[in-house]
Amino acid sequence: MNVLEEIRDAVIDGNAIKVGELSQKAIEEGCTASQILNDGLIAGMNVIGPRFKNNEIFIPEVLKSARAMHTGMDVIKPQIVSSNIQEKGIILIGTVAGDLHDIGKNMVIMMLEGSGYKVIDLGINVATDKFVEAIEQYKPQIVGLSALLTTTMKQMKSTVETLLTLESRPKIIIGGAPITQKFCNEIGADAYAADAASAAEIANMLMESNAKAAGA
Ligand code: B12
Repeated sequence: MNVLEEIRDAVIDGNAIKVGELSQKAIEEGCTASQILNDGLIAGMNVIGPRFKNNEIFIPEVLKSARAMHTGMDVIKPQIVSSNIQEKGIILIGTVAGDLHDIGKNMVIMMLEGSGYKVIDLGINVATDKFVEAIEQYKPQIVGLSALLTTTMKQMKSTVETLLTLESRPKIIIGGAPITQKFCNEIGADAYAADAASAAEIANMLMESNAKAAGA
């Protein structure tokens, strides 16, 4: 078993100490941060998801795995961030009101920071008003909204509707397991990304279109 598979298994076991140690070992062995993220940490959570869904494990186990995953993320974060020093722009991100899921959002943040953005994290259960206030305060070029529940997709729609009315509004990117490109089109958000890596790519595209619009 290679070190990435060991990380995956330690995430599944919810062993935070082991995940931290193995992530460090993987770096020393020359693995890239994105290999550790995708083939170790995310691979572990990808096993946990279906097990939770099938009632094979319950919330405490899921939380243990999530905590283990965060430990690994903390170890690789400096690597990701140091690879891109120049700040490209400001992105505000939060999980919409009523929704407490943040593992995926935090991974998106890591990838965005790794791509050179300054990210302001508003956390979980973020009401529309809080997004609006933070947009006024930080003047981000992009706002990211996360939702993991079908029930909070409605909240996402309502938050997007409000943000679309703002005078000089940032571009809006949305994501989360139940979110699709079709839903994105329906609610009028600017972009959808299925995972953390494509979120960073799409943020770059949104920044380019901002720059073109400013130059036009
Ligand atoms: C972990 C988890 C929890 C943890 C959350 C811990 C935490 N700190 O986040 C806890 C135990 C608290 C929890 C609670 C609940 N959960 Co829950 N949970 C999960 C689980 C197992 C994994 C989610 C996860 O972290 N996935 C891993 C990450 C990496 O994936 P991701 O979130 O999809 O993120 C990726 C992309 O979606 C995208 N992305 C995410 N956000 C964003 C944002 C932007 C801007 C962009 C561009 C991209 C993007 O990029 C990410 C990285 O690649 C899922 C099952 C599953 N398979 O998804 C259920 C799941 C989401 N939960 C579910 C439910 C029902 C609940 C509860 C209602 C359970 C209950 N009865 O109490 C509560 C709700 C609490 C609330 N109000 O939010 C259901 C939702 C069903 C539905 N269709 O609505 C799921 C699908 C499980 C199931 N099948 O039943 N949950």
